[in-house]
Amino acid sequence: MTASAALTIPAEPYPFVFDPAHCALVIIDMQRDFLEPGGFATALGNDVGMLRRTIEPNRKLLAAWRAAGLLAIHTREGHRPDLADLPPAKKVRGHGEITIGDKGPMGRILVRGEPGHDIIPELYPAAGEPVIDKPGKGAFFATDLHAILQNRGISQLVVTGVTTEVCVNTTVREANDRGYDCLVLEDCVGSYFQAFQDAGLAMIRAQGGIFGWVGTSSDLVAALAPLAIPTSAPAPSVPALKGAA
Ligand code: TIU
Repeated sequence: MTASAALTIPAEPYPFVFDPAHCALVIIDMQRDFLEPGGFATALGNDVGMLRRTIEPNRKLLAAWRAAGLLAIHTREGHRPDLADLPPAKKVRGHGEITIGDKGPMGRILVRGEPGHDIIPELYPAAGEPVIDKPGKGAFFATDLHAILQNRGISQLVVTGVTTEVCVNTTVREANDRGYDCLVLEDCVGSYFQAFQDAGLAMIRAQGGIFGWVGTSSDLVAALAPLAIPTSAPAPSVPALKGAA
């Protein structure tokens, strides 16, 4: 099978058909600030444990996606160290004791270059994979994501990451309005609230897939298996040369 053959993945509200050569995996905000204690999530009063179930399925999916030679893109929510791009309304929202830009256990919260802002080690970007630093919830707002996707001829997205109802939903809605098909993988997206996880996915697939499709990573990983590029070619069998030293 070549990378240009269409694949069909079971999904709701109906199967997702995509051409891997024109499809990118977009992993949203799998950052330490959202998935490890002491970051932005904790400052907002959330239990990071709710999100950690997404790490292993994302890791397996990313490995299969890379093995197939397809485009993976990572996003990070965060702000300039001088906070010049941080809207005052976002800074004070929630009335937390520590807010964006303040010092926490993993460095300044949601500030670019700080340990907590970076992507968790399990899903760390590989060389050559674009990383989109975004100041907002949506990955298209004030970023070059759309240009990168257009330049690569991408028209369909597989979207994973956190959180389902905030940055994943916002990104899927932005993508939908820009003409992209989005498949969201329910085991690879997470919320601090089960009700928002359920509602966030329901809103995507409702009304005939008003914003996109919802599927599971195991179906996608299985469909990608035939595309895997062998990492080392089998050693050619060279007949022994008579008289060679
Ligand atoms: N990445 C993302 O979803 N940012 C958030 O602030 N999410 C919350 O659920 N708070």
